[in-house]
Amino acid sequence: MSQNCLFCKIIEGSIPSTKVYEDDEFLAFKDINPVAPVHILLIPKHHIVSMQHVTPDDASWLGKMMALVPKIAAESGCRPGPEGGYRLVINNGQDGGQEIDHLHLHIIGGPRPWKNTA
Ligand code: DGP
Repeated sequence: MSQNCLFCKIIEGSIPSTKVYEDDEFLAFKDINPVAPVHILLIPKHHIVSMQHVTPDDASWLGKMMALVPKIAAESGCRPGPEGGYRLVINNGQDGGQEIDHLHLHIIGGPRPWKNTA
């Protein structure tokens, strides 16, 4: 838990969110400003700022997080098959357009048209 981190407050429940998945290590919730019909944020529950802070020691939980994506995407309304699918985006640092300093994976999908932003 990082004191001034918005996503840590969402994890602890002091800021509300619409949760779509939760386990001991990860939380997924709806983005407050969706850019597509499906826009989910998947985050680790421990505070880590961005991919810039990841080391080889993080491979295990990071792999687990990525492996949750298909289930969360499907259950959130991303369509299966080649005509369906979704985008995965991780913004890192100011040059990467990151606004919230707690590593998060955007899962963006649903029927187009929608713009490739996030
Ligand atoms: P990024 O630019 O990659 O740091 O994306 C941050 C995302 O977080 C952005 O798409 C909007 C979302 N967001 C910001 N504040 C809140 C909030 O209070 N609740 C939720 N659910 N999402 C938020």
